[in-house]
Amino acid sequence: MVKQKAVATKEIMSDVDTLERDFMHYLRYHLGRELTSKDEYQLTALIYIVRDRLVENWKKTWDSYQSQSPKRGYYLSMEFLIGRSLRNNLLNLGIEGEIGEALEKLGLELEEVEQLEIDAGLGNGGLGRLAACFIDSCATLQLPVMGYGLRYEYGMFRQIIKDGFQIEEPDHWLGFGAYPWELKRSEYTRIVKFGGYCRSYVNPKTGLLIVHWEDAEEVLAMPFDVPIPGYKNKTVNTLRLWDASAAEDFKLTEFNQGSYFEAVAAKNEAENITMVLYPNDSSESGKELRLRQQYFLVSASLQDIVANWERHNDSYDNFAERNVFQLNDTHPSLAVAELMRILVDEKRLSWDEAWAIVTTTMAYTNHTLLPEALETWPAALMNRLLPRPMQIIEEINRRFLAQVAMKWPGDIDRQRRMSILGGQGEVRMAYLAIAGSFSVNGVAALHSQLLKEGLFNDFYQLWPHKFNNKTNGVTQRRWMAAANPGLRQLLDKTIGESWVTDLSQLSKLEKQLTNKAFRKKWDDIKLQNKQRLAELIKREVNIKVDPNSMFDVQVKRIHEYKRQLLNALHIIHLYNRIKRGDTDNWTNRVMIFGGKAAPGYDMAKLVIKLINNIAKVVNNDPDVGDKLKVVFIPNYSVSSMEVIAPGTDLSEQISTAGKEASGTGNMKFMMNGALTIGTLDGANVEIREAVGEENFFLFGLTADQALAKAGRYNPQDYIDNDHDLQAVMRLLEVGHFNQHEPGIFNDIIASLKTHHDQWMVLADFRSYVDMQAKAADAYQDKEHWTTLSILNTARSSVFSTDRTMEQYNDEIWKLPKIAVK
Ligand code: T68
Repeated sequence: MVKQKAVATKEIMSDVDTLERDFMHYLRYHLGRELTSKDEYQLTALIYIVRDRLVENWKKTWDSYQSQSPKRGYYLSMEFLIGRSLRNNLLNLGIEGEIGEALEKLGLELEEVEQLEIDAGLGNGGLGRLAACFIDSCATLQLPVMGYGLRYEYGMFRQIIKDGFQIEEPDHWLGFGAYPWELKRSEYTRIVKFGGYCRSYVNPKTGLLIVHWEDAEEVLAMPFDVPIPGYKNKTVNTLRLWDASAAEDFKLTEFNQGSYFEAVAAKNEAENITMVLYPNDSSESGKELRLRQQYFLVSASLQDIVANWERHNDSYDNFAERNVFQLNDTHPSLAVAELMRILVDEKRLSWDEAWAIVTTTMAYTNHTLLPEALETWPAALMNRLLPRPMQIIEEINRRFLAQVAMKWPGDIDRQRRMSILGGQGEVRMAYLAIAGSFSVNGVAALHSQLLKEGLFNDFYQLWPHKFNNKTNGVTQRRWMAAANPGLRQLLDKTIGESWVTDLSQLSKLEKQLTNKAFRKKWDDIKLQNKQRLAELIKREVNIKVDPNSMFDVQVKRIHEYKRQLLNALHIIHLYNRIKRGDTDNWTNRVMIFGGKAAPGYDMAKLVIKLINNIAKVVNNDPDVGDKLKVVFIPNYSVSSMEVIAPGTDLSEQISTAGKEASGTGNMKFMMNGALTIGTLDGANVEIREAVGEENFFLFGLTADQALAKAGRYNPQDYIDNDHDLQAVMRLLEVGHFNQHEPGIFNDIIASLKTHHDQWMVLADFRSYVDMQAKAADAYQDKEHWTTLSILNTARSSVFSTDRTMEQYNDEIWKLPKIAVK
């Protein structure tokens, strides 16, 4: 005991010599390799020495939480899109310089080694990346928040572009080994049940009904913990990712001949659960495996939290005051039913006691305005796979509808509309989440407003106090300090280093607007970052682009509502202008795209093909030259965005107003000094407010106007009244971009010309093209553009997730900040 204490107090050193020695120790003795071996081993050794330096504070953080028992928050999410971690962790530990030097002494370069790290791509896009930014900010703010997710063996698919088409390849990010940052925690293994049936008993002593969930298949949930360090503050929070394996493994060791093969087969089925991340595809709706994933996450996490609770408490009296759960969309909304099950069936609380706990600890975040994207599950599937949680949902609904009936007597239509169990035999997960939560938030001001007026209006009328807004953000540590080292250096020198944890410091940049030397540096940094992006483009698609051109960028998931098509139409218009010699005062542009389409989303995949075909025609036309280049960067990811955002001049945020919940890419661009061309949608509204109306390229219908137009939209009117649009449509219709592939874009043409085009692409064509012309002119006025670029960064501070997390905490979670000594 005494001896252990003496060892524990000896802190691990991070001077250059110790780091060098530790690195060689891992390389030689742990990995059995030499400096001359493949570079991957150097990366692994490097990660191990960095992880060592996190472990001590990780334990201290954990101990502080256990001993002080503060109220704790849990972020439940099917996705954590982390990307790489090395640079970020070095930054937060404050040992980038020492590590760099240590490697240099060994003849290695940190900048090269870090490129070898494979992205942890455990998410689709905005929702998953948001979760990663949130846990980063929570650690920096010293909030006792733990993330719970799944350790998918295959993350988001790798996108290859072949002949202009998207091809999906598996993302085997774990390689043949493990994730070097993680720690396996077998001692916290949980068991999750599926299938079987429910049997009710009357407890002879109390006369109360007891339900047993029997004959279920059991799957083991094995936790892997990933350290999430705060910025130079000793806090290291935990992201706990569950891996599924067969409970039959245990049984296998004592197998009897009869069931050996069945046991091995069942093992496979169990392990399938965390095999692959679903790529947010309409074709996955109703897929049993996805439902299994959701319940697996929720059940393992809640059991874990409850077990930890019982280590320090002997009743549930204070549970609600000490715990809060944030549900990242409806994907973990089964938590409402699962916590009820645990409290009622296992802990023997009454229904009312349990419901009081659930409805004061659960909070739900919505991320979409598209009604078709609201999640539902067939009740029949739920009954078969999750018989007991489904019974509980039915009881929740019975009591809930009684409440609706009391509020609106005789309003049967409203009861039908609001029922958690829909008329098609489906379970409406958003309604379950709203009924079971004390807080329901949207992710930008406009989005939260539209939720109240539209999608969830009935619920808003019933429970106005539940509804609130939490505008998204991004972490400046990854998206500025790590991704843009040039900018970081300039900021540190000009306004000091405190912006890294207090982004409001950026407003001090406005004093520099007239400082010639500062402006020169600003321009130099942007140019360097554009060169870096140009190199990426050369490497990835072998196209040479001129860094003096305007870099005009749209990177995000490919979806009709995001309107990559509108951007493509504008490019065709620019091409037409060049071809007809209408190029006075021309601004050279590089149009850059990136993003993945869901594998079953044919229209989105066709848009990728169209962009690539346009690129081929434009890039090979000698009349066009450097006036216009079109690039589709394959396999858009967190680490490619780290190069793209700093190298961008113009950020494209052009979704149909009223469709994009928030957007977060828009914020990354703004922080890195890009200007925005955009509609009044999602967080664009707040970006424009922050930077100033006159400094934002606004175009297009408002959400109200788009809504009013629905049903009366006639795209032909726009074509008839616009020569430029006629010329663009003509090129598409004569097959100019698909000379050897006749007819392949017919579906796109039809979608643009139908009255039913929900995204109203042609309605916004004219105002978009006009505003693009203004942006091009603005770019020619270099001095003015630099001013606008500085202003964008200077006024971006409200989009830090540090602010977002403070608001979640002040208004929803109410957690104390815990300093780790
Ligand atoms: C995004 N949603 C919103 N969903 O589209 C974006 N969906 O406006 C917002 O900024 C962001 O969330 C963060 O709030 C998504 O990214 C998904 O990825 C997704 C995944 C699976 C199922 C449904």
